[in-house]
Amino acid sequence: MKKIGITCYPSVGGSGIVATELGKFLAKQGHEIHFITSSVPFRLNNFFSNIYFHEVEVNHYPVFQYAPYDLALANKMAEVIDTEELDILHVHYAMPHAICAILAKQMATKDVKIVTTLHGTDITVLGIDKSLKKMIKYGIEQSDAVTAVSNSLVKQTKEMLAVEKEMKVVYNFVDTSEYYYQPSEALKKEYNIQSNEKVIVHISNFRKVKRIQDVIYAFRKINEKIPAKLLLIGDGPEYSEMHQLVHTLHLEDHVLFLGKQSNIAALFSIADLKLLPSEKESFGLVLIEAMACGVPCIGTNVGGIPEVIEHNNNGFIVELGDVEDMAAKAISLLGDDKRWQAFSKQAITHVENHFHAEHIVEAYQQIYDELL
Ligand code: GMT
Repeated sequence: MKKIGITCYPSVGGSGIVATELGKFLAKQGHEIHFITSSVPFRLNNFFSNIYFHEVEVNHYPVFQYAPYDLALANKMAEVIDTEELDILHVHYAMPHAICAILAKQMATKDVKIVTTLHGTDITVLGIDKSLKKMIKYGIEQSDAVTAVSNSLVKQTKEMLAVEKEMKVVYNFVDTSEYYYQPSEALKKEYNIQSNEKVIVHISNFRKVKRIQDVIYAFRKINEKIPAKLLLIGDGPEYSEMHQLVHTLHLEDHVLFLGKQSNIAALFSIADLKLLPSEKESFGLVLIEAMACGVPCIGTNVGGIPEVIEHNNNGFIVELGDVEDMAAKAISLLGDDKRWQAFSKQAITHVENHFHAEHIVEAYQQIYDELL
């Protein structure tokens, strides 16, 4: 049994989901888990007697122009390392978590090993920012072990930050006891989806990099050939602009904005196709969540997406911005039931073989063992 601290962004987001699910799986295997975060991670919904939550409290003293969250986090990490005698502190997202962890290690009395997992935007977006670049590189190089969620992210990190440190690829995972095909005609009825209609789905945090306009334009073309509904799930900065686009294209009767939803597996189970036309995506956790529920996916030839979707086997890879191709591939798959069934089955098998929670959690445990 090990004592493992985990820090992540606790609100909705792939990195927070992966970190929380990892903590839950490690706890099930008997490890003692200490989440050190600004609030309770949103996926930490069940009770576990061996999972503890340590809240980072920030001092809002009026002299501080900016409340020093990062320093408060480092201080809390050091406190927890010593009082709980942590063996490992596993931080998800380099900025600022890796840097805080290194500072905490220096402050603490108990020796602890720092594992940093890179999730994507910490490198592909923040790594470009001159005001943070040196610090991100430092955080990576000073960690005892570094993992990244795709080969593409390792390559990008090396290129952008000139990092020499070994970075192991540990893919993201999905809990297949939660994400599996669970059909519901009642749910289709609730959304007024007719029996002849196909269901296309997109889930994201509605940021510009997700290119939701490509989903909508592709959907318009699909809907011209095949009766369909588009479920747009999530919320974020692009929400109202996308609403406006749907209105301008007169697609209101076909596009449903569902906002943030918790029962994603049930929604995937009524879907026939998932679209992810992102311009940046280190992995695309939603892809494996969809595939686990038997939903074929179409994604762009960007970042880690081609490591997740097997072109022509459980989905398709298209070039960034090629809405025509995305729509054509969707129409051909949705119009060929036999091929769709094969893709759907292959999607489930692909997840079982490559992104199964048990195997990935085991890979992280091996990294911890090597360090101790
Ligand atoms: O996609 C986002 O904008 C959220 C971001 C995050 O920090 O949670 O997701 C990143 O990490 C996920 C978990 O590893 C990956 O599945 C996403 O691909 C990655 N997002 C990007 O690279 C844009």
